[in-house]
Amino acid sequence: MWLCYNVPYMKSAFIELIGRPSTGKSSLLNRICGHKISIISNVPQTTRNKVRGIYTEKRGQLVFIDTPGFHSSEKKFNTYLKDLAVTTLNEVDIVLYLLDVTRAIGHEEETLISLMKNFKQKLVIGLNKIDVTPNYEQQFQTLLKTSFDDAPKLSLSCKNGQGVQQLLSVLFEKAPEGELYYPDEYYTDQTPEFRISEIVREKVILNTRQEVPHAVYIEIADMEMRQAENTLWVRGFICVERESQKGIIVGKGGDTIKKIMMQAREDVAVLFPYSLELDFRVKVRSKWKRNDMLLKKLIM
Ligand SMILES: Nc1nc2c(ncn2[C@@H]2O[C@H](COP(=O)(O)OP(=O)(O)OP(=O)(O)O)[C@@H](O)[C@H]2O)c(=O)[nH]1
Ligand SMILES: [Mg+2]
Repeated sequence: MWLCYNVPYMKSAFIELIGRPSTGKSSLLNRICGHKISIISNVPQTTRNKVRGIYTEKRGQLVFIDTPGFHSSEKKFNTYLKDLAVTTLNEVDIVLYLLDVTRAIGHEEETLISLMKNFKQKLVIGLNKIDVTPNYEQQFQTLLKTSFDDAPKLSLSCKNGQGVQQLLSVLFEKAPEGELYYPDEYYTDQTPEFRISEIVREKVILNTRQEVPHAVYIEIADMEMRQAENTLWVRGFICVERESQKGIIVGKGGDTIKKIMMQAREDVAVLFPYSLELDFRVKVRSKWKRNDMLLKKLIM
C-alpha cells in the first residue's frame, strides 16, 4: 500500500550514517525505524555492510544507510569496510556524521572530520551518548563550530531517545522534495538470508570475546520452506579463522553453540510469520580475510 497523505509536497532522501566504530550508528537506525534492522554490540566494527532502514511518515520518507565504523587501518579487511563507508558518501542526499561524546577526539576522529569537510553542504552532525556524558560541550562544540560552523548539530541519546525527534525535523528540512522510494510498509530492503545470517553473527559476538567476533563470518548453505509445517529450515556455517576459535564457539559439550542458536531463533522468530529451524555448524576457513572474492561478496 502506498501512502496518500494530504500534504502539499513530500520529501524523500537517502542518508548515510557515518562515524567511528561503536558510536551508535546502528542503534540510531533501529531506534528511528522502530525495528531491529542492523545488529548491535559493543565490539567495534559490528556492522560490515550497507544496511538500509526506511522511515516513512506524513512528511515523506528517509532511507538511512548504516555503514561500517570508520577505522584507520591498512589491513585488507578494514580497507574494504572503510571504502564502503567512504564511497557511499557521494551517493546520498544527506550525510549524518555521528560522534560518541564519551570518547576523546583522537587521530581517527580528526581524519573523519577532515573527510567530512568535503561534504559540508549536506552534513548533519549527531553527538551521541549524552545520557552518559551530558557535559560534553566544551570538548566537542568548540571543535565542531570551527570545522563546521553551518552544519546542524544535534545532541542525542539512542539509549533513551533524547534528541531523535529534533534530528528527524532537521533531516526532513534538509531533504529534497520527492516521491517515496519504497512502499510505506517497508522498513528495510534486506533479504531474509542476510537478516538471518546477521542475527546469527550478532549472537556469536555477544557470546564470545577477544578476537573471536572479528574472526567470524556466516555462510548460509540452504534455505527451505516446508509449507506443510509452515517452517523455514535454514542450514549454514559459522566460519572462523582457527581451530581454537571453533572450540570457543562450540563450547563445553556444545553449550555455547546451543545458546547462540537459541538466542538467534528467538530474534529471528520475531521477524517472520512462520516457524524457524536453524541448523548451523562451525567450520574453519583460515585466511578468509585475505580472500578478495569472498570479501567482495561479504562486504557490500
Ligand atoms: N549509553 C549509550 N550507549 C549507546 C548509545 N547508542 C549506542 N550505544 C551502545 O554503543 C555500542 C555500539 O553501538 P552500535 O549501534 O553497535 O554502534 P555502531 O556505530 O553501529 O558500531 P559499528 O557497527 O561497530 O561501527 C552498543 O553497546 C550500544 O548499546 C547511547 O545513546 N547511549
Ligand atoms: Mg553498526
